[in-house]
Amino acid sequence: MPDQRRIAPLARDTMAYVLAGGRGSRLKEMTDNRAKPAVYFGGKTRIIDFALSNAINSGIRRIGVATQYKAHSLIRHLQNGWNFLRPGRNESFDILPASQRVSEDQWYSGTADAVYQNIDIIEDHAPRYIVILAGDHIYKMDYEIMLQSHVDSGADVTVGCLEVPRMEAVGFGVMHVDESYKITDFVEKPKDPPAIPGRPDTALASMGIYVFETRFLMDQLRRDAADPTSSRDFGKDIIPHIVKHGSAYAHRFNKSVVRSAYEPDTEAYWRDVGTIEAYWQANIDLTDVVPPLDIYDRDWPIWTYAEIVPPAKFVHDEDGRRGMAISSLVSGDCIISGGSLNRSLLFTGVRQHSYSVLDHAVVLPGCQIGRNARITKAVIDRGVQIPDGLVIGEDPELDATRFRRTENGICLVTKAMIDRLNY
Ligand code: ADQ
Ligand code: ADP
Repeated sequence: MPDQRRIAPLARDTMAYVLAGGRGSRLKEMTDNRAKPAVYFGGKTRIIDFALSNAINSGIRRIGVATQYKAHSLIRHLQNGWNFLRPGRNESFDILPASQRVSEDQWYSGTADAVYQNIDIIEDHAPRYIVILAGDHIYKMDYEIMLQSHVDSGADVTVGCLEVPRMEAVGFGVMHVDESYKITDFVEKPKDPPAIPGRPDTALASMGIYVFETRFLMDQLRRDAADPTSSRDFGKDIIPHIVKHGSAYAHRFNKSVVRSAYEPDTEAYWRDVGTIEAYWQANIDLTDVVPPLDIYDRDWPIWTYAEIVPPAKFVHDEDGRRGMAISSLVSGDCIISGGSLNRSLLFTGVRQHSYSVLDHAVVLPGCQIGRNARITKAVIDRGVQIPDGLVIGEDPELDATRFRRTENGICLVTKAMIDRLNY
């Protein structure tokens, strides 16, 4: 008998369930008004577009997104850009805000609860497999390969994993595996992360993505919901329970990372961008001659919602100089009139005025950079109007009183901070 699985990709019988409710509090004021998955990244996209694009590019056509914290801008983005999946073609796209669907006094508590409360909707779609994703990581991954490894091993759950420096693993689920990659031990956010045997500086970390057979997951969620001691979280409760009482396998991200011919053949690219520094760095990395992440890869496009806007425009200043960009990304509807930028990334609709200079700056949509302003190593939040002559990134002490300045001297600048300057 022919193997059915080779005829229909597993992805077509799979629902991607994206957890997009977390605030991402380490991004500070960047997530005051939007959830982390809705934060802009890479010039045109938002963070959640990476997980959603991976799902679509892997062949998955049923998607649910659970939202909770400050979801307005996220939901607007999803409705504008991702609502193209059609029920009539056996596709679906569900936005699932926390809405007290199961009990009257409860929003989503942990991540498992954000799935449990929508069990009826998932069962209605009846996908054979479900892949649980986080909406807040930057990476390119083919989930079909992970699904295949889940089916091949016969595991109850397959957990995506990668190697991280041991001390960074304090923020992750950390596991031990045997030679067949069966998980023998799993601890969520250990204070002293266990190393990979023989490699004292490296730990095997969970990416927070899981493949289950839907029926099995539903049983686990019901069991967990009946346990009053559970915090209803995948990393804290569901995964450790299966490791102990069932069979959990790890899937190495390296096996299903999608690389373009331009990406250097180094370690697989996966970033949490959960802090201002990591966020700034990952955006600035895109200005490298050969960046570790290729966002121009036509074989693995990152989809998004974007308005149709006019092209970027460069105009020289009154002296006939400048109005130029070097090693930078400039999005549509930007006008660089007599300013210059180096190693910087401008999102859509930025206006940079005469004699201003940007260096290692990440400027979100709709900002205005005033005349003679100088900005070094900063993230400028959406719609900020930088006053004429303002200097950012040259005086650490002054910056620390005015902006959110990180240990390594990256400044985050928001509208409220500029208002407080009383320019
Ligand atoms: P964390 O990332 O710390 O660890 P968590 O804060 O629970 O886990 O967030 C996981 C995802 O769920 C995020 O995308 C977040 O936005 C979302 N989320 C959080 N609370 C939610 C809620 N109530 N409703 C909807 N969505 C919600 C997890 C695992 C670790 C693993 C890391 C990898 O627990 O084991 O190592 O992810 O980043
Ligand atoms: P400056 O950058 O010198 O402070 P402006 O903001 O007035 O001054 O912009 C200067 C130049 O930018 C204009 O002369 C024009 O070429 C271009 N520009 C500004 N707005 C637009 C627009 N809406 N359409 C096309 N070009 C524009």
